[in-house]
Amino acid sequence: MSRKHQTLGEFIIENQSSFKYTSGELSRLINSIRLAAKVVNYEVNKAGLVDVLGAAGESNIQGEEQQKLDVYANEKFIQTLVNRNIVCGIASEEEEDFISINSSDKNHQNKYVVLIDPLDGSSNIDVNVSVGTIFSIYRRVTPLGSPVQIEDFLQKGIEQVAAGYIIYGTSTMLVYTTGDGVNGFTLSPAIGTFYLSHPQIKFPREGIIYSVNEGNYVHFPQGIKNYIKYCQMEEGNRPYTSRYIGSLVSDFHRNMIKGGIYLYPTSTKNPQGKLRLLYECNPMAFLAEQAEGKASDGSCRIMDILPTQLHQRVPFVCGSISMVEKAESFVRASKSS
Ligand code: P6P
Repeated sequence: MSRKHQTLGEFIIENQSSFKYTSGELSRLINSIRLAAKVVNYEVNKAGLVDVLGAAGESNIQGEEQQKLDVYANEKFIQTLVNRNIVCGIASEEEEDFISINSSDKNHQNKYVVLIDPLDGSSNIDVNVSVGTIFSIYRRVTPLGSPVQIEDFLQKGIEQVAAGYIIYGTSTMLVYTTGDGVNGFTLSPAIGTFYLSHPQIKFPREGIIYSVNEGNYVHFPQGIKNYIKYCQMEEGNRPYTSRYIGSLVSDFHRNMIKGGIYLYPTSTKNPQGKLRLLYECNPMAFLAEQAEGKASDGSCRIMDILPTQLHQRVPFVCGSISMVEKAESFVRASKSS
């Protein structure tokens, strides 16, 4: 049973036995993410004070200009996971290929792989808007004792054993699931401890917030256009309120607490969508479903999609279940007309 103001460390220990693969390794893995989160949080919070802003001058696998904090966050999460020697592999938005991890004494015996978006929404960093880290954890599927393979990362979202995010906002929170609901922990900056502040978060079944970049409206598929027009119609509790921060973790977090829907559809500019399946959509979909919400590509359940590439993109519709189902009905109707 979760108690308010319990620390994250106490929560992990108290709930370890409920995790079906309990061996303590996942607990140590979550703890290492907690440590990296504190280190990155410190740097994000002082970004405006030192010359950490501005592009690092390189571009990442996505061809996007890397902010220095992107590079820093990526290095810190990888370094922490490697030092703790808990995982056998890491994939990151900032790394072209996955990283195989093994220390001489372990001989590839670690069984978890982690996929991360180390600093999502980084274009918001230099305008002081919330950003976040997203993580997804799987058990490897290739034999222990051998180097990790791409198959260990290209698993359906339904195979995730844990997923979560850190939101570096007005307060810093770590929100995660191991398949037994979604719990949120808020960092006390004074003592550097995460406290259980949002036990068993649930998406309201209905909401009045829709989150989409309406600047892309003319490029959207007709079904999505029809849904957006539906959101803007005067009827019942509509028109809805449009809220779009341009930071997935922030839009998702607000919608999960207040009720709402987030959409990043395909468009003529992004024919596959923009968000990455493995380290953005799958972890957020796991959280959404664990919080009694829903996540699809507009038609199919996100967590049923079989990945084919490490950085593949998919359309993403996620949030309050009745809002997602309404959007899906507009997509279906448009396809059948
Ligand atoms: P756009 C940030 O780059 C991100 O991946 C998500 O965090 C965010 O929701 C989306 O892209 C914003 O994209 O095209 O609307 O600026």
